[in-house]
Amino acid sequence: RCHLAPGEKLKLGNSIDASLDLWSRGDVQTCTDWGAPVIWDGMFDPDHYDQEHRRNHSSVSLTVFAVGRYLDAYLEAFLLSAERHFMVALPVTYYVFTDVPERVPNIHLGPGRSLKVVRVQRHSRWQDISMMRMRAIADAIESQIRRYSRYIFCFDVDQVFVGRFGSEALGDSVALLHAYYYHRPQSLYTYDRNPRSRAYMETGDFYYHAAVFGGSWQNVKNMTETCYQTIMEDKENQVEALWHDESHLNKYLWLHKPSRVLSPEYCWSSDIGYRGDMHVTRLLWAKKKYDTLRIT
Ligand code: 2GW
Ligand code: MN
Repeated sequence: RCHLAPGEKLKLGNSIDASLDLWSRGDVQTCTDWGAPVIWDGMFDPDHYDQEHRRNHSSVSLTVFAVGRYLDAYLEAFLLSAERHFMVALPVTYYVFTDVPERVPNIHLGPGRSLKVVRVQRHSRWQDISMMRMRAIADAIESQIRRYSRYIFCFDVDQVFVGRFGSEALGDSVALLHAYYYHRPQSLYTYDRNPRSRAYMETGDFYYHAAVFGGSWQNVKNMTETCYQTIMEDKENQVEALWHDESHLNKYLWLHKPSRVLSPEYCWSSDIGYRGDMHVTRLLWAKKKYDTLRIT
């Protein structure tokens, strides 16, 4: 276990982090058993992080899927808010994956920021739309992203940035604590419990949310390729994990520990009431429009 007094500094090996300070907080877990920081507001100096990443020429790609009706429902608000809050100090390339490229809104982008559209096919089952993101991300990393960006973040589209989501979130392999489970006992985590699925797990570290994950392009390529493989093995065995790609991602992250963990500030739900440990929100779940969007 990682025991730190409030205000004590976390020690990190990674070259960029070694020159940056992260201070522990007294009211939340700021470090995992394996020594990865858990990033909460108040632990870091945002400007210092941005300067150090600029000095290192860090660049970031963001992937987001907007297939079918999700494009009109969510994409514009997602992108406009990302322009205001996502990695504002660094070069960013958005990769929008869609089956309707002509409907991608024309957003005015800031300097150093660009957007590429990748055409994907539309799977008829929504579970497949969600799961097949893994394959499409891995392919895009291999064919394009690896040449332009050191880091990648992969997002659900049904969310909006409302505060800084900055370079403090960058790391070799980055996972997000699910807002509903971070304070709950492990017995309530919704891991896949079917031994016939490759996503099956009895115990784990945390319950991670698949709405946000990232890391170096090398690690995200391995993460998405491995999840795609285990998803396809399940298909051959005619099983589907409880929470689809999220179950497979949780299994992967149990076997390959993330080097950096994001607090639920980085993907919060307004349906959760007041919580004293949440000093800021950075990304919010958009309202679900199940009635109109999930008719299949
Ligand atoms: C998804 C569900 C039902 C009907 C449509 C879709 C759908 C999803 C779609 O029509 N078009 C589309 O582009 N998507 C993409 O898949 C979009 O980027 C969306 O954010 C993502 C995941 O679907 P979502 O956001 O409706 O699912 P959540 O918020 O319940 O997501 C969690 O669980 C999923 C697996 O069931 C994923 O792991 C996701 O990453 C989790 O946040
Ligand atoms: Mn979502």
